[in-house]
Amino acid sequence: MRKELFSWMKAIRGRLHHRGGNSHATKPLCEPLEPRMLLSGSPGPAPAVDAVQDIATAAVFEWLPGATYSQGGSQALDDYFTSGGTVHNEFTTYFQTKLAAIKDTNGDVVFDPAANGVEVTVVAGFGEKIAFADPATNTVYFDFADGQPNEFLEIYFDTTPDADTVAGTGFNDGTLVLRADITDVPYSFFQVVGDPAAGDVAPLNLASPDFAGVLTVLGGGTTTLEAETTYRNASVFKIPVLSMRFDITSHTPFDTVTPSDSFVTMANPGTGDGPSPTSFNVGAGIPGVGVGFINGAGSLSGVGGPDITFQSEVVNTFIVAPRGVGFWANHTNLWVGFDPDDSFAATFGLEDIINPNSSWASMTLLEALNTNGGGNKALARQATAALLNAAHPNVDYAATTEQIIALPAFAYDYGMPGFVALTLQLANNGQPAALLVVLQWLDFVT
Ligand SMILES: [Ca+2]
Ligand SMILES: [Ca+2]
Ligand SMILES: [Ca+2]
Repeated sequence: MRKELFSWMKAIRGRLHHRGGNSHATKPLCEPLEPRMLLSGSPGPAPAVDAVQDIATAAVFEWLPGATYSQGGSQALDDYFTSGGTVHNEFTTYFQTKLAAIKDTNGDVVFDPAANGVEVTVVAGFGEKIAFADPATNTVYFDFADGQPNEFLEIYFDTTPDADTVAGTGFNDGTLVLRADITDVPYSFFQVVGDPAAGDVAPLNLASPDFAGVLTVLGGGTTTLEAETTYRNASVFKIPVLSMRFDITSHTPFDTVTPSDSFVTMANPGTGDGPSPTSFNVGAGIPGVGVGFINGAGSLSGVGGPDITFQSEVVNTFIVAPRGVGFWANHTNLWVGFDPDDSFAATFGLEDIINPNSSWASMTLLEALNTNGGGNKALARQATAALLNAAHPNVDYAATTEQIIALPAFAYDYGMPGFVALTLQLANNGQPAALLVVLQWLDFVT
C-alpha cells in the first residue's frame, strides 16, 4: 500500500510530513454498510418491474391527465372578496391520477405500467387557503393549510387495473406502496382568463353526461406539493425514498379527460384497499354541490361555487437517500454528468499527483468504483460514489460535486486517504456527520 501511495503522490512528496500521527488512517476499511440498499424478500405485490427499483434515482413520474377538485375553493374566494380580503377560509383540494410512465433523466421510458399489465395510481388531499387575490389580473394565490384531518398522499400498485377517471373510482385499491406527509405547498395559484363576472365561457363536460350543462370559467394554474415519506413498500420502492415533489398544472375547461364524479377524500389506515371515494356528482345529496354550482354560474361574486374542479397534469420526482459504491457500479445508466469511461485522475484533478506510469493514471471512474482494498483504493471508490451522489438531482447528499472533487487531493495532502474514505463511505450510506466535519476542514484550508 505504501508503495502504491508513493506512486500516486509523486508530485506531493515534499508534503509527506503531514502524514505524521495519521498512521491509523490507512487501515483497510471494511464496508459493512453497503447491503443497506439490498432490500428484498418483502411481502407485497410481486411487480414484474425491475425498473421500479431504480425509480427513485432514475426518474420522473409522468402521470396521465386527471382531475383535481377544490372543495370549498370558490366559496373561500367569495368569502375573501366579500370580507375585503380579511377572511382566509381553509378549503381542501383533492387529486387522483394514474401513472403514464417512469422516465429516466434522459427522458427515456424505463417503466410502462400498461405494458406490464399493472396500474400505479396516486391520490392526495391537502388544505389550502387564499393568500391573496388580485382582481386586476384575476389571479388567486394560495397558501398551504397544513395538518387538515383529511390530508393524505398515497401511491398504489394494482395488479387488477381499474382506475376510472369519470367515475373517480379504482384509484386507491390494490396495495398501498408509498404514504407521505405533505409538508409544504410552496407555490400555488390560479388565474382566470377574461372577466369571471361576465359569465361562464366554456362547457365543463366532455363525453360524460354527468356534468352536462355545467359551464366553467376559463383559466389555469400551478400547484407544487412537497411531501416526506412516512411509509414505503420496500418490494416496489426498493430504494429509501426520503421525500418527493409533485408539480400539478391545472386548467379549465377539461379538454382531454372528463370531470370525476367522486374523489378519494380520506387517508387509508392500512396498506390494502383504501376507503371508498366520496361522490361529488349530481344527486349526491351534498349541499351546494351539483350542476350549476361546480364551476358554474353561481350567486357568488361572479366566481361560481362553492367548489371548483380542474383537469390536471401531474409530474413528480423523488429525493432518495445516497447510494453506495455497489449501486453506482451496477447502475451506470443512472449516472448524471459523468461517464463510466471518464478518467478518474482528470475528474478529480489528480493528474499532477498520480504517477503517469501507474495503473492509476488510466483508471476510469467505473474502474475506480470496482477497486478492492483500503487506503487509496477505498478513497478512489468512495469518492467516485460520492461524486455520483452529489451530481444526481434526486439524491439528497451532504456535499456538492465541487467539494467531492477537491477531497482526494486534500486527503493525500494531509495524509489521510483512509480516514476521508471512511467519512465518504458513511455519507454514501446516509450518515454524513463525519464528512461534514471534513468539509469544514477542507473549507478552512482552501
Ligand atoms: Ca384494481
Ligand atoms: Ca386501481
Ligand atoms: Ca402535513
